[in-house]
Amino acid sequence: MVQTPRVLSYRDFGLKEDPFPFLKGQPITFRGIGCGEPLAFSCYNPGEKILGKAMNIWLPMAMAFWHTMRGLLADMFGPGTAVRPWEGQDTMENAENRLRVAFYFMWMQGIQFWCFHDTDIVPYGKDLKEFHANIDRIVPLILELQKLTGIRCGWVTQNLFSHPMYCKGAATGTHPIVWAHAFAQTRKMLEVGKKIGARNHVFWGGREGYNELLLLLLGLEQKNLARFLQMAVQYRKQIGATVQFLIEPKPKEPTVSQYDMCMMVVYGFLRRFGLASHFKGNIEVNHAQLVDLPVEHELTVAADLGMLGGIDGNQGTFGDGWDTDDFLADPMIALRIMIVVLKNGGLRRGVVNWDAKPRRESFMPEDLFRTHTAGMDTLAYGLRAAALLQQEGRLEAVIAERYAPWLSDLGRGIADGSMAPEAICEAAYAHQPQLGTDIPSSHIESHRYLLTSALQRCCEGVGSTHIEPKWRLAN
Ligand code: XLS
Ligand code: NI
Ligand code: NI
Repeated sequence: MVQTPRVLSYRDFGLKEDPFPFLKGQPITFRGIGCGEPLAFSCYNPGEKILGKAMNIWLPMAMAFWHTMRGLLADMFGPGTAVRPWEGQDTMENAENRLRVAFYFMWMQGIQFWCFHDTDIVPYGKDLKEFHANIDRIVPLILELQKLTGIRCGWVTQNLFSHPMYCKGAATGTHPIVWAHAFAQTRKMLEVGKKIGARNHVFWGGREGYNELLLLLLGLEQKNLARFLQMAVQYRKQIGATVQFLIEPKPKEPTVSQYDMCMMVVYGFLRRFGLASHFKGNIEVNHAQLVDLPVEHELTVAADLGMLGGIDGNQGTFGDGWDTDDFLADPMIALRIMIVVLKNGGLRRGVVNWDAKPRRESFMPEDLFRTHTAGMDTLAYGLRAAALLQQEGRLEAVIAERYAPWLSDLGRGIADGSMAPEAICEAAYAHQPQLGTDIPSSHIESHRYLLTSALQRCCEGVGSTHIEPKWRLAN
Protein backbone atom coordinates (compact mmCIF):
# COMPACT_ATOMS: atom_id res chain seq x y z
CA MET A 1 0.00 0.00 0.00
CA VAL A 2 1.51 3.29 -1.07
CA GLN A 3 0.61 6.17 1.15
CA THR A 4 0.87 9.69 -0.10
CA PRO A 5 2.87 11.60 2.46
CA ARG A 6 0.80 14.31 4.02
CA VAL A 7 2.25 17.67 4.83
CA LEU A 8 1.41 19.09 8.22
CA SER A 9 2.58 22.36 9.65
CA TYR A 10 2.83 23.35 13.31
CA ARG A 11 -0.47 25.22 12.87
CA ASP A 12 -2.26 21.94 12.18
CA PHE A 13 -1.20 20.90 15.67
CA GLY A 14 -2.87 23.96 17.17
CA LEU A 15 0.46 25.66 17.89
CA LYS A 16 0.81 29.39 17.51
CA GLU A 17 4.55 29.32 16.92
CA ASP A 18 6.91 26.77 15.43
CA PRO A 19 8.71 25.21 18.42
CA PHE A 20 11.44 23.90 16.11
CA PRO A 21 12.13 26.77 13.68
CA PHE A 22 15.58 25.37 12.85
CA LEU A 23 13.91 22.60 10.84
CA LYS A 24 12.23 25.15 8.58
CA GLY A 25 9.14 22.98 8.40
CA GLN A 26 11.06 20.04 6.87
CA PRO A 27 10.72 16.68 8.65
CA ILE A 28 13.79 14.49 9.13
CA THR A 29 14.11 12.29 6.05
CA PHE A 30 16.50 9.73 4.62
CA ARG A 31 19.13 11.39 2.46
CA GLY A 32 21.28 8.49 1.37
CA ILE A 33 23.53 6.01 3.12
CA GLY A 34 26.22 7.70 5.11
CA CYS A 35 25.03 11.22 4.20
CA GLY A 36 26.39 12.45 7.51
CA GLU A 37 23.81 15.18 7.98
CA PRO A 38 22.99 15.48 11.67
CA LEU A 39 19.37 16.30 10.89
CA ALA A 40 18.79 13.68 8.20
CA PHE A 41 18.73 9.89 8.31
CA SER A 42 21.79 8.29 6.81
CA CYS A 43 20.65 4.70 7.25
CA TYR A 44 17.07 4.56 8.55
CA ASN A 45 14.88 4.64 5.48
CA PRO A 46 11.41 3.94 6.89
CA GLY A 47 9.70 2.58 3.77
CA GLU A 48 12.62 0.54 2.41
CA LYS A 49 12.01 -3.20 2.39
CA ILE A 50 14.45 -5.36 4.34
CA LEU A 51 13.80 -9.12 4.11
CA GLY A 52 10.33 -8.39 2.79
CA LYS A 53 9.27 -5.93 5.50
CA ALA A 54 9.59 -2.16 5.64
CA MET A 55 12.25 -0.83 8.00
CA ASN A 56 9.63 0.94 10.07
CA ILE A 57 7.84 -2.38 10.60
CA TRP A 58 11.03 -4.04 11.85
CA LEU A 59 11.73 -0.94 13.90
CA PRO A 60 8.51 0.60 15.23
CA MET A 61 10.17 3.66 16.74
CA ALA A 62 8.62 5.34 19.77
CA MET A 63 9.25 8.54 21.69
CA ALA A 64 9.55 8.43 25.49
CA PHE A 65 7.49 11.38 26.69
CA TRP A 66 9.29 11.69 30.02
CA HIS A 67 12.78 12.20 28.61
CA THR A 68 12.00 14.07 25.43
CA MET A 69 9.27 16.39 26.66
CA ARG A 70 9.82 16.55 30.41
CA GLY A 71 13.52 15.84 31.00
CA LEU A 72 15.50 18.91 31.93
CA LEU A 73 18.86 17.10 32.12
CA ALA A 74 19.38 17.66 35.82
CA ASP A 75 21.79 15.41 37.70
CA MET A 76 22.70 15.15 41.38
CA PHE A 77 25.44 17.71 40.95
CA GLY A 78 23.38 20.43 39.37
CA PRO A 79 20.06 21.60 37.98
CA GLY A 80 18.81 20.95 34.49
CA THR A 81 20.47 22.74 31.60
CA ALA A 82 17.90 21.93 28.93
CA VAL A 83 16.29 24.72 26.95
CA ARG A 84 12.67 23.57 26.67
CA PRO A 85 10.45 26.50 25.76
CA TRP A 86 7.33 24.37 26.23
CA GLU A 87 8.10 23.63 29.88
CA GLY A 88 6.24 26.49 31.52
CA GLN A 89 4.07 26.26 34.59
CA ASP A 90 2.64 22.97 35.71
CA THR A 91 -0.91 23.77 34.56
CA MET A 92 -3.45 21.96 32.42
CA GLU A 93 -3.13 24.66 29.78
CA ASN A 94 0.56 24.04 29.53
CA ALA A 95 0.04 20.28 29.57
CA GLU A 96 -2.14 20.61 26.49
CA ASN A 97 0.34 22.80 24.71
CA ARG A 98 3.17 20.38 25.58
CA LEU A 99 1.17 17.49 24.15
CA ARG A 100 0.75 19.39 20.89
CA VAL A 101 4.50 20.05 20.79
CA ALA A 102 5.15 16.36 21.49
CA PHE A 103 3.09 15.22 18.53
CA TYR A 104 4.68 17.84 16.32
CA PHE A 105 8.11 16.60 17.46
CA MET A 106 7.23 12.98 16.58
CA TRP A 107 5.80 14.05 13.26
CA MET A 108 8.95 15.98 12.35
CA GLN A 109 11.22 13.18 13.59
CA GLY A 110 9.32 10.49 11.68
CA ILE A 111 8.37 8.57 14.82
CA GLN A 112 5.17 6.50 14.74
CA PHE A 113 4.59 5.62 18.38
CA TRP A 114 4.71 7.27 21.77
CA CYS A 115 5.06 5.95 25.32
CA PHE A 116 4.24 7.76 28.55
CA HIS A 117 3.60 7.59 32.29
CA ASP A 118 0.40 9.02 33.74
CA THR A 119 2.40 11.75 35.51
CA ASP A 120 4.14 12.81 32.30
CA ILE A 121 1.11 14.28 30.63
CA VAL A 122 -0.82 16.26 33.28
CA PRO A 123 -0.18 17.91 36.65
CA TYR A 124 -0.85 15.69 39.66
CA GLY A 125 -2.66 18.48 41.48
CA LYS A 126 -3.59 18.20 45.13
CA ASP A 127 -4.66 14.57 45.24
CA LEU A 128 -5.40 11.43 43.24
CA LYS A 129 -8.93 12.63 42.43
CA GLU A 130 -7.68 15.82 40.86
CA PHE A 131 -4.93 13.93 39.06
CA HIS A 132 -7.39 11.55 37.44
CA ALA A 133 -9.79 14.34 36.55
CA ASN A 134 -6.87 16.02 34.78
CA ILE A 135 -6.17 12.83 32.86
CA ASP A 136 -9.82 12.63 31.78
CA ARG A 137 -9.59 16.19 30.52
CA ILE A 138 -6.60 15.53 28.28
CA VAL A 139 -7.71 12.25 26.70
CA PRO A 140 -9.83 13.93 23.97
CA LEU A 141 -6.79 15.93 22.86
CA ILE A 142 -4.70 12.74 22.75
CA LEU A 143 -7.31 11.15 20.50
CA GLU A 144 -7.42 14.22 18.29
CA LEU A 145 -3.63 14.38 17.85
CA GLN A 146 -3.34 10.64 17.25
CA LYS A 147 -6.00 10.92 14.57
CA LEU A 148 -4.35 13.93 12.94
CA THR A 149 -0.95 12.26 12.68
CA GLY A 150 -1.62 8.53 12.61
CA ILE A 151 0.86 8.27 15.48
CA ARG A 152 -0.18 5.50 17.87
CA CYS A 153 0.45 4.70 21.47
CA GLY A 154 3.21 2.11 21.91
CA TRP A 155 2.64 1.78 25.64
CA VAL A 156 1.28 3.46 28.70
CA THR A 157 2.51 3.04 32.24
CA GLN A 158 1.98 4.48 35.70
CA ASN A 159 4.62 6.35 37.66
CA LEU A 160 4.82 4.50 40.98
CA PHE A 161 8.16 5.91 42.06
CA SER A 162 8.28 9.73 41.99
CA HIS A 163 5.60 10.65 44.52
CA PRO A 164 7.10 10.74 48.04
CA MET A 165 4.51 8.19 49.23
CA TYR A 166 6.36 5.60 47.12
CA CYS A 167 9.65 6.01 48.98
CA LYS A 168 9.46 2.44 50.34
CA GLY A 169 8.04 0.96 47.17
CA ALA A 170 4.52 0.89 45.74
CA ALA A 171 3.05 -2.62 45.61
CA THR A 172 5.93 -3.74 47.85
CA GLY A 173 5.66 -0.93 50.37
CA THR A 174 4.84 -1.18 54.06
CA HIS A 175 1.41 0.48 53.99
CA PRO A 176 -1.70 -0.77 52.19
CA ILE A 177 -2.89 2.75 51.41
CA VAL A 178 0.21 3.17 49.23
CA TRP A 179 -0.60 -0.16 47.55
CA ALA A 180 -4.14 1.13 46.99
CA HIS A 181 -2.82 4.29 45.32
CA ALA A 182 -0.54 2.22 43.10
CA PHE A 183 -3.46 0.05 42.06
CA ALA A 184 -5.78 3.00 41.44
CA GLN A 185 -3.17 4.62 39.20
CA THR A 186 -2.71 1.36 37.32
CA ARG A 187 -6.43 0.79 36.88
CA LYS A 188 -6.83 4.28 35.49
CA MET A 189 -4.04 3.75 32.99
CA LEU A 190 -5.61 0.48 31.88
CA GLU A 191 -8.75 2.45 31.08
CA VAL A 192 -6.82 5.22 29.34
CA GLY A 193 -4.78 2.67 27.38
CA LYS A 194 -7.97 1.08 26.14
CA LYS A 195 -9.47 4.44 25.10
CA ILE A 196 -6.43 5.54 23.14
CA GLY A 197 -5.63 2.11 21.68
CA ALA A 198 -2.32 1.51 23.44
CA ARG A 199 -0.57 -1.58 22.14
CA ASN A 200 1.13 -2.44 25.42
CA HIS A 201 1.06 -1.63 29.12
CA VAL A 202 4.42 -1.57 30.91
CA PHE A 203 5.05 -2.47 34.52
CA TRP A 204 8.45 -1.18 35.52
CA GLY A 205 9.32 -1.98 39.13
CA GLY A 206 10.31 1.55 40.08
CA ARG A 207 11.11 1.19 43.75
CA GLU A 208 9.93 -2.43 44.05
CA GLY A 209 13.00 -3.77 45.80
CA TYR A 210 14.79 -3.12 49.05
CA ASN A 211 17.37 -0.78 50.52
CA GLU A 212 18.13 -2.64 53.77
CA LEU A 213 17.76 -6.39 53.90
CA LEU A 214 17.77 -6.36 57.70
CA LEU A 215 14.38 -4.65 57.66
CA LEU A 216 12.80 -6.73 54.95
CA LEU A 217 9.84 -9.13 54.93
CA LEU A 218 10.67 -10.63 51.56
CA GLY A 219 7.77 -13.08 51.40
CA LEU A 220 5.18 -10.43 52.21
CA GLU A 221 6.55 -7.97 49.65
CA GLN A 222 6.65 -10.56 46.89
CA LYS A 223 3.12 -11.76 47.59
CA ASN A 224 1.85 -8.19 47.59
CA LEU A 225 3.52 -7.54 44.25
CA ALA A 226 2.02 -10.72 42.81
CA ARG A 227 -1.43 -9.73 44.07
CA PHE A 228 -1.04 -6.35 42.42
CA LEU A 229 -0.20 -7.91 39.06
CA GLN A 230 -2.99 -10.48 39.41
CA MET A 231 -5.51 -7.72 40.01
CA ALA A 232 -4.23 -5.85 36.96
CA VAL A 233 -4.72 -9.00 34.89
CA GLN A 234 -8.26 -9.35 36.26
CA TYR A 235 -9.12 -5.75 35.56
CA ARG A 236 -7.80 -5.97 32.00
CA LYS A 237 -10.23 -8.86 31.47
CA GLN A 238 -13.08 -7.08 33.20
CA ILE A 239 -12.93 -4.07 30.88
CA GLY A 240 -12.35 -6.24 27.82
CA ALA A 241 -8.96 -4.74 27.04
CA THR A 242 -6.57 -6.66 24.79
CA VAL A 243 -3.43 -4.69 25.62
CA GLN A 244 -0.24 -6.74 26.05
CA PHE A 245 1.30 -6.54 29.54
CA LEU A 246 5.06 -6.07 29.70
CA ILE A 247 7.46 -6.20 32.62
CA GLU A 248 10.65 -4.19 32.27
CA PRO A 249 13.45 -5.91 34.18
CA LYS A 250 16.02 -3.79 36.00
CA PRO A 251 18.44 -5.02 38.66
CA LYS A 252 19.05 -1.95 40.81
CA GLU A 253 18.85 1.85 40.97
CA PRO A 254 17.09 3.35 42.77
CA THR A 255 17.04 0.43 45.21
CA VAL A 256 19.95 -1.86 46.10
CA SER A 257 18.16 -4.78 44.50
CA GLN A 258 14.96 -4.86 42.48
CA TYR A 259 12.59 -7.82 42.33
CA ASP A 260 12.57 -7.59 38.51
CA MET A 261 16.34 -8.17 38.35
CA CYS A 262 16.55 -9.68 34.87
CA MET A 263 14.37 -11.66 32.47
CA MET A 264 15.10 -15.07 34.06
CA VAL A 265 14.27 -13.76 37.52
CA VAL A 266 11.10 -12.10 36.23
CA TYR A 267 10.07 -15.37 34.61
CA GLY A 268 10.68 -17.30 37.84
CA PHE A 269 8.58 -14.81 39.76
CA LEU A 270 5.74 -14.89 37.24
CA ARG A 271 5.76 -18.71 37.15
CA ARG A 272 5.67 -18.94 40.92
CA PHE A 273 2.51 -16.86 41.03
CA GLY A 274 0.80 -18.29 37.94
CA LEU A 275 1.25 -15.12 35.92
CA ALA A 276 3.69 -16.17 33.20
CA SER A 277 1.19 -16.38 30.35
CA HIS A 278 -0.05 -12.83 30.93
CA PHE A 279 3.23 -10.95 30.57
CA LYS A 280 6.12 -10.42 28.21
CA GLY A 281 9.39 -8.57 28.71
CA ASN A 282 10.30 -5.05 27.71
CA ILE A 283 14.07 -5.25 27.46
CA GLU A 284 16.17 -2.12 28.07
CA VAL A 285 19.79 -2.12 26.93
CA ASN A 286 21.03 -0.05 29.86
CA HIS A 287 19.21 -2.26 32.38
CA ALA A 288 20.90 -5.37 30.98
CA GLN A 289 24.22 -3.59 31.33
CA LEU A 290 23.41 -2.80 34.99
CA VAL A 291 23.09 -6.51 35.68
CA ASP A 292 26.41 -7.06 33.87
CA LEU A 293 24.79 -8.77 30.92
CA PRO A 294 24.91 -7.84 27.26
CA VAL A 295 21.45 -6.90 26.04
CA GLU A 296 21.35 -9.83 23.62
CA HIS A 297 21.33 -12.12 26.65
CA GLU A 298 18.12 -10.54 27.94
CA LEU A 299 16.57 -10.48 24.48
CA THR A 300 17.47 -14.10 23.83
CA VAL A 301 16.07 -15.31 27.14
CA ALA A 302 12.84 -13.40 26.46
CA ALA A 303 12.60 -14.61 22.86
CA ASP A 304 13.28 -18.21 23.87
CA LEU A 305 10.40 -18.03 26.35
CA GLY A 306 8.17 -16.53 23.65
CA MET A 307 8.14 -13.38 25.76
CA LEU A 308 9.96 -10.74 23.74
CA GLY A 309 7.56 -7.83 24.03
CA GLY A 310 9.55 -4.71 23.21
CA ILE A 311 12.79 -2.82 23.58
CA ASP A 312 13.81 0.32 25.43
CA GLY A 313 16.49 1.69 23.14
CA ASN A 314 19.48 3.26 24.84
CA GLN A 315 22.90 2.31 26.20
CA GLY A 316 24.83 3.05 29.36
CA THR A 317 27.80 5.35 29.56
CA PHE A 318 30.74 2.95 29.47
CA GLY A 319 31.79 1.79 32.92
CA ASP A 320 29.54 4.29 34.68
CA GLY A 321 27.29 1.83 36.50
CA TRP A 322 24.19 4.02 36.28
CA ASP A 323 21.10 3.96 34.11
CA THR A 324 22.40 6.95 32.17
CA ASP A 325 20.11 6.35 29.19
CA ASP A 326 22.47 7.47 26.45
CA PHE A 327 21.13 7.23 22.93
CA LEU A 328 22.34 4.05 21.24
CA ALA A 329 25.59 4.82 19.43
CA ASP A 330 27.33 1.45 19.24
CA PRO A 331 26.55 -0.34 15.96
CA MET A 332 27.80 -3.67 17.34
CA ILE A 333 25.22 -3.53 20.13
CA ALA A 334 22.63 -2.57 17.51
CA LEU A 335 23.60 -5.54 15.34
CA ARG A 336 23.43 -8.02 18.22
CA ILE A 337 19.98 -6.65 19.13
CA MET A 338 18.75 -6.98 15.59
CA ILE A 339 20.08 -10.52 15.13
CA VAL A 340 17.76 -11.59 17.96
CA VAL A 341 14.86 -9.47 16.71
CA LEU A 342 15.09 -10.93 13.19
CA LYS A 343 15.26 -14.46 14.56
CA ASN A 344 12.16 -13.66 16.57
CA GLY A 345 10.39 -12.57 13.40
CA GLY A 346 10.18 -8.98 14.65
CA LEU A 347 8.70 -7.37 17.72
CA ARG A 348 5.07 -8.04 16.82
CA ARG A 349 3.11 -5.62 19.03
CA GLY A 350 6.27 -4.33 20.66
CA VAL A 351 7.96 -1.02 19.94
CA VAL A 352 11.48 0.39 20.19
CA ASN A 353 10.98 3.07 22.77
CA TRP A 354 13.76 5.67 22.93
CA ASP A 355 14.09 5.69 26.70
CA ALA A 356 17.10 7.94 26.25
CA LYS A 357 18.16 11.53 26.74
CA PRO A 358 20.77 13.92 25.42
CA ARG A 359 23.84 14.56 27.60
CA ARG A 360 23.63 17.51 29.94
CA GLU A 361 25.78 19.61 27.65
CA SER A 362 23.55 18.92 24.62
CA PHE A 363 20.84 21.19 25.91
CA MET A 364 19.15 22.71 22.83
CA PRO A 365 15.82 21.52 21.38
CA GLU A 366 17.75 20.73 18.21
CA ASP A 367 19.66 18.08 20.20
CA LEU A 368 16.42 16.15 20.65
CA PHE A 369 16.35 15.65 16.87
CA ARG A 370 20.07 15.03 16.60
CA THR A 371 19.94 12.33 19.28
CA HIS A 372 16.89 10.53 17.95
CA THR A 373 18.28 10.67 14.42
CA ALA A 374 21.62 9.21 15.51
CA GLY A 375 19.97 6.50 17.61
CA MET A 376 17.51 5.51 14.89
CA ASP A 377 20.32 5.37 12.32
CA THR A 378 22.50 3.25 14.58
CA LEU A 379 19.75 0.70 15.03
CA ALA A 380 19.06 0.78 11.30
CA TYR A 381 22.70 -0.14 10.60
CA GLY A 382 22.17 -3.06 12.96
CA LEU A 383 19.06 -4.09 11.03
CA ARG A 384 20.78 -3.97 7.64
CA ALA A 385 23.77 -5.96 8.87
CA ALA A 386 21.60 -8.52 10.68
CA ALA A 387 19.54 -8.98 7.50
CA LEU A 388 22.70 -9.55 5.50
CA LEU A 389 23.89 -12.17 8.00
CA GLN A 390 20.53 -13.89 7.90
CA GLN A 391 20.49 -13.94 4.10
CA GLU A 392 23.98 -15.44 3.97
CA GLY A 393 23.03 -18.04 6.57
CA ARG A 394 26.62 -18.48 7.71
CA LEU A 395 25.92 -18.08 11.41
CA GLU A 396 23.06 -20.57 11.18
CA ALA A 397 25.36 -23.06 9.47
CA VAL A 398 27.96 -22.69 12.23
CA ILE A 399 25.30 -23.21 14.90
CA ALA A 400 23.87 -26.27 13.16
CA GLU A 401 27.32 -27.84 12.91
CA ARG A 402 28.12 -27.00 16.50
CA TYR A 403 25.16 -28.94 17.88
CA ALA A 404 25.14 -31.72 15.24
CA PRO A 405 26.46 -34.33 17.75
CA TRP A 406 23.12 -34.15 19.53
CA LEU A 407 21.62 -35.82 16.46
CA SER A 408 23.61 -39.00 17.14
CA ASP A 409 22.06 -42.05 18.83
CA LEU A 410 23.64 -41.08 22.13
CA GLY A 411 22.39 -37.49 21.82
CA ARG A 412 18.84 -38.50 20.99
CA GLY A 413 18.84 -41.21 23.64
CA ILE A 414 19.77 -38.69 26.35
CA ALA A 415 17.49 -35.95 25.12
CA ASP A 416 14.33 -38.02 24.74
CA GLY A 417 15.00 -40.10 27.84
CA SER A 418 14.99 -43.40 25.95
CA MET A 419 18.49 -44.40 26.98
CA ALA A 420 19.00 -46.12 30.33
CA PRO A 421 21.49 -44.60 32.80
CA GLU A 422 23.64 -47.76 32.49
CA ALA A 423 23.87 -47.41 28.72
CA ILE A 424 24.78 -43.73 29.01
CA CYS A 425 27.58 -44.50 31.48
CA GLU A 426 28.71 -47.44 29.34
CA ALA A 427 29.15 -45.02 26.44
CA ALA A 428 31.25 -42.79 28.69
CA TYR A 429 33.51 -45.69 29.79
CA ALA A 430 33.88 -46.82 26.19
CA HIS A 431 35.00 -43.54 24.69
CA GLN A 432 37.34 -40.81 25.91
CA PRO A 433 36.49 -37.63 23.92
CA GLN A 434 39.48 -35.81 22.42
CA LEU A 435 39.77 -32.06 21.86
CA GLY A 436 40.37 -31.36 18.21
CA THR A 437 38.77 -34.56 16.91
CA ASP A 438 35.58 -35.31 18.87
CA ILE A 439 35.33 -31.77 20.13
CA PRO A 440 36.32 -29.18 17.51
CA SER A 441 37.45 -25.64 18.26
CA SER A 442 34.65 -23.08 18.29
CA HIS A 443 36.70 -20.49 16.35
CA ILE A 444 34.74 -17.86 18.26
CA GLU A 445 36.82 -14.92 17.04
CA SER A 446 36.32 -15.70 13.34
CA HIS A 447 32.60 -16.02 13.82
CA ARG A 448 32.52 -12.77 15.74
CA TYR A 449 34.32 -11.16 12.85
CA LEU A 450 31.36 -12.13 10.67
CA LEU A 451 29.51 -9.39 12.53
CA THR A 452 32.17 -6.78 11.93
CA SER A 453 32.27 -7.72 8.29
CA ALA A 454 28.49 -7.59 7.96
CA LEU A 455 28.44 -4.07 9.40
CA GLN A 456 31.09 -3.06 6.95
CA ARG A 457 29.41 -4.63 3.93
CA CYS A 458 25.76 -4.00 4.64
CA CYS A 459 25.73 -0.55 3.13
CA GLU A 460 27.80 -1.21 0.04
CA GLY A 461 25.72 -0.40 -2.99
CA VAL A 462 22.60 0.33 -0.98
CA GLY A 463 20.85 3.60 -1.73
CA SER A 464 24.16 5.34 -2.20
CA THR A 465 22.53 8.32 -3.86
CA HIS A 466 23.45 11.31 -1.83
CA ILE A 467 20.64 13.79 -2.03
CA GLU A 468 21.68 17.35 -1.41
CA PRO A 469 19.93 18.66 1.68
CA LYS A 470 18.46 21.69 -0.04
CA TRP A 471 16.78 23.21 2.94
CA ARG A 472 20.11 23.18 4.72
CA LEU A 473 21.89 24.99 1.87
CA ALA A 474 19.16 27.59 1.69
CA ASN A 475 19.91 28.33 5.30
C1 XLS B 1 13.78 3.46 34.39
C2 XLS B 1 12.93 2.83 33.41
C3 XLS B 1 11.69 3.64 33.07
C4 XLS B 1 10.67 2.79 32.39
C5 XLS B 1 9.30 3.39 32.41
O1 XLS B 1 14.91 3.10 34.59
O2 XLS B 1 13.68 2.57 32.27
O3 XLS B 1 12.04 4.74 32.31
O4 XLS B 1 11.03 2.53 31.08
O5 XLS B 1 8.83 3.56 33.67
NI1 NI C 1 12.92 2.00 30.40
NI1 NI D 1 15.86 2.65 32.59
